[in-house]
Amino acid sequence: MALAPVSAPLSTVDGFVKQFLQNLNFDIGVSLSASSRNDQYLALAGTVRDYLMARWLDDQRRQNDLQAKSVCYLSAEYLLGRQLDNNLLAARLTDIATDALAECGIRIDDLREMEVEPGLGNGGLGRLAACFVDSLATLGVPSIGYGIRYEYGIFRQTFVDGQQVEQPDAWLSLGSPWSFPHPEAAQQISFGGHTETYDDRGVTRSRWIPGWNVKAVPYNYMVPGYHNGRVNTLRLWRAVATDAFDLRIFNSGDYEEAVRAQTFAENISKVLYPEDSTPQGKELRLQQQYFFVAASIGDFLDNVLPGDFDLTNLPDRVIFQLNDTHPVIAVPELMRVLVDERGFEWDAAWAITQQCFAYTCHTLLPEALEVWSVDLLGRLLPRHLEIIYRINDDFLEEVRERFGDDELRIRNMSIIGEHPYRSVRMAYLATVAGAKVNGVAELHSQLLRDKVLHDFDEFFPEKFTNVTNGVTPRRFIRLANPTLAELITEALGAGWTVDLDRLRGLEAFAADPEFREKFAAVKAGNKRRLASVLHERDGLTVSDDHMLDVMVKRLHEYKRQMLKVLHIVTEYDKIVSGRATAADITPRTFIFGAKAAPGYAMAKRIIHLINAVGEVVNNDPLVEGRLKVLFPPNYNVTLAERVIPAADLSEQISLAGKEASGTGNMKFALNGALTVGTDDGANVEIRELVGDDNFFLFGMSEPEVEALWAKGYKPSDFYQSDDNLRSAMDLIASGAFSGGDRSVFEPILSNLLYDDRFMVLADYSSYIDAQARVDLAYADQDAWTRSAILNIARCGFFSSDRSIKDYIDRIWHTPPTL
Ligand code: 26Q
Repeated sequence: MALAPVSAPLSTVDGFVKQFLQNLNFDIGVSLSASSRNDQYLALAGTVRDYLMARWLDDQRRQNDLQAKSVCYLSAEYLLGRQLDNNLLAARLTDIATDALAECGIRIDDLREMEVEPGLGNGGLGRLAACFVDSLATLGVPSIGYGIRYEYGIFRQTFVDGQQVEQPDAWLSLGSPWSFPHPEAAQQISFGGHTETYDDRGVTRSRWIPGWNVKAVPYNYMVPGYHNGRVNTLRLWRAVATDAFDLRIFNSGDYEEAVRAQTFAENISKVLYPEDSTPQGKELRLQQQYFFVAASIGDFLDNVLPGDFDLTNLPDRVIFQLNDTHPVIAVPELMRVLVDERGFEWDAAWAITQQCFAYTCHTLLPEALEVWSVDLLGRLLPRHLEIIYRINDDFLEEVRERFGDDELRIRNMSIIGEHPYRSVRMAYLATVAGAKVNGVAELHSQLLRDKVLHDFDEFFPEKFTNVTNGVTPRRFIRLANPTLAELITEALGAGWTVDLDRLRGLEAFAADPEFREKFAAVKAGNKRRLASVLHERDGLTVSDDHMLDVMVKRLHEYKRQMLKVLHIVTEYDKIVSGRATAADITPRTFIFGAKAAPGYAMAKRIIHLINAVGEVVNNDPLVEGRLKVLFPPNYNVTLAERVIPAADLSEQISLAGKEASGTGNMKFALNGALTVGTDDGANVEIRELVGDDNFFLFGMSEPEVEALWAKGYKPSDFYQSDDNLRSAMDLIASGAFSGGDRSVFEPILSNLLYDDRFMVLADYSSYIDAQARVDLAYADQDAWTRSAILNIARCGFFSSDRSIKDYIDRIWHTPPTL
C-alpha cells in the first residue's frame, strides 16, 4: 500500500493557531498559559518546520528519483544568521504567523528575539556559504551543503574598559528547533595509526591501519527556496564517541578512561576556530577538517548514490566545491576511498578525482595560505600523506616533462614546501586536483593568476576562472529592509527578489522627486529603527540628523580600521586645536562593528583605541552634536541586518590588492549607502557599475602599491610631511585617549611609523580628501539620495543568484531541476 505523503497544515490563521498549540502542548509539553517565551519560540519554529516538511521530504524523494548531478558545497563555516524570519518568508507565512500568534496573545517580535543566531562562521567566507545555499535552493539546483555543527560558534564579544573579552557562544543551550539529528546515518571516521604494504595478487599496495575512530552524526537543516516550494538540505556533522571504542575501554573496567574518550571524540566539533585569515596549524583544526569531509564524501557515496553505482561515472553525479582550502583534505580522501576501498587503479582514480573537485580561493594574503606540517599530517592521516606525496611526484614529473629540469620552478610548484619546515601547501594541492580554480572578484582572480598561483596559471591556464561574489537579496534586502523592499515592489512590481537585475528599473525613479522623498523617508525610518535597537541592546544613542558612517567587518590590519580612526581623530583634532569650529563639521556618527581573533594582539589594541577615542569624543562638549563614535559589541548577522539598511556611508577601505572581494560592500550598496573605498576586491566592480559620480574612490591602486614597495616605503616620511596626520598621531601619542598614559597605544603608532605593512599612512591624505568630498556631497541631500537610488538600481549584479549561475555555467554544469 502506498502511504500518503505528509501534508502541510492549512495555510490559514486558524490552521496555524491549531498547529502552533499542538506543538506547544505535545512537543514542548506546556500549556499556553504556563509557557515561557522560549517555549513559544520553540513551538513557533516547530510550526514553521511542519509547513516546510512536506516540501522537504518531497524534494529529497525527487532528487533521489532524478539522480541528477549535484553540487556538494564543502565549507568549514556557515554563518547563517537567524532562521525564523527567513523560513517564514520562504514559506509565505509571515502574515499568517503574525496574526495567529496575536490570536494567542503573543507578539511575534518578542519571539524573534529569542532566537540565538547560529554563528557557525567567522565572517565573509562563512556568510558567503550561507548566501550560496539560499541561492542554490531558490534556483532549484540539486545540492547539499556539508559542514560542521560546532557546539560553540563564533565567540560573543563584550568590552571591559574598552577591551575585547570573549565569551563562549552556547547557541544550542535553549534548544535547536531547526535541526534533525540522524544518529542512524552516522559515518565512522578514522584517524592516526600507520600504513602497511601488502601483496595484492602480485601488486604491492598500501593500506591504512587507523589508530582511533569517531562517529560523525549528521544534523540536517532545511534550506527553503524563496517562494518556489523547494527545500534543500544543509548537513552539519557532530562528532561523538564510537560505541565500539567506548565498549572496549568499558570492558577493561576503566570507567574514567571511557568518559575521557567520549570527551576527546566530542571535542572535534566542539568549537569554531575564531581565526580569520591566519590559519594556526593546530591539530584539532586538521581533525575538524578531515572529520567533516570524510563524513561528507562517505555520506554522498553511501547514501545519496544508489547502491550499485559505478564510481567511474562519479563526475557525472557530483562536483565537490571546496570553500577555500579548509576542506582540501577531501582530495586524498576520495583517492583513498577509490584506490584502497573500491579497488581502482591509481590513474583511473586520479582521472575521476580531478573532475570531481573545484576550488575557490578567498585570499591574497600570503600568511593566510594554509599549510600543514608533514609531521602532523603524517601522524594524524598517514595514508593521506602517502597519497599526497604520490600526487605531488606525478605532478612534478609532468612539470619536468613540460619545462625541463628547472629546479627553481619545481621547488616553487611543489605541493610539499621545505621551509621553514616540511609542509603540505593546501592551496597547491587544491589547484593541482581541481577541475577549476576561481577567485571571488575580477581583480582578485587576476591577481591569483599573476601572483599567488602564477606558475600554475602557466601550467594549466584553462583551470582559472572568476566568479564574483554575491549576497542573497532575500535576507539582505527583503528581510533586513522591508520598507525599502515595499518601495521597490511599489515601483517595479514583485519579482525583483529572484531577478535582481530588475533593479535597473529604479534608474528612472532616481529622477523622480516624489520617489526620492519616499526613499529618504525609508532611510530615515531605518535610522530610527537602528537607534532603538542600539538603545535597547547597548544603551547607545543615535541622533536622527547625523550622517551614519559605518565600518563593520572583522578587525584586521589589512582592512584598515586604523585609517578610519585617523580620520575621526583628525576631525576631532581640528576642533580641539581650534583649526576648525564645530559648526564647520558635518554631523556624523561613526559606527564600528568588529571582532578580533582572540590571539591577534594588534587587532585587539585597535579595538581598544576605537573605544578610547569614542569615550573621549562622545564626552567632549566641544564636539557635542557633531561627532559621535559608536562601537556596539558583538557585531553579528542579526546586528548587520539592522545597521546596514540605516547607513549613509559604507567604508570599504582595505589596501588595494588585499581584500579578495568583500561582500559587506555589496550589502551596503544594495541598501542605498554610498561607498568610500579603494580600488580593491569587488569595490572595483561596484564602482564600474554605479559610476564614478556615485562612489568615493581614494587611495593607491594595486600597481601603485607595488610600485611604492619597489621604490621603498618609508611611512615616517608621510608623518613628517603631512601636518594633519602628524597632529592626529601626536594627539594619540600624547595620551589624550588613554588618561595621559602614553604607553597604551604606542605599539600601534610605532607600527604605523616604522612598519605599516598595509600602508595606512601612504593613503591617509587621499582618504581625508575623499571624506571632504563626502561632506560636500552630503550637503546636497537630494543629490545624495539620487546617488543612493542609483547605487541600488545598478547593483543587481551582486545577487548571489547570479554568482551561483556563474558557478553553474563556468564550473559545475549542474542545471536547475525545477
Ligand atoms: C584556517 C585554518 C585555521 C583556522 C582558521 C582558518 C580560516 C578561517 C576563516 C582562514 C580564513 C577564514 C576566512 C576567510 C574569509 O572570510 N575570507 C573572505 O572571504 C570573503 C568571501 O569570499 C571575501 O569577500 C573576503 O574578501 C575574504 O577576506
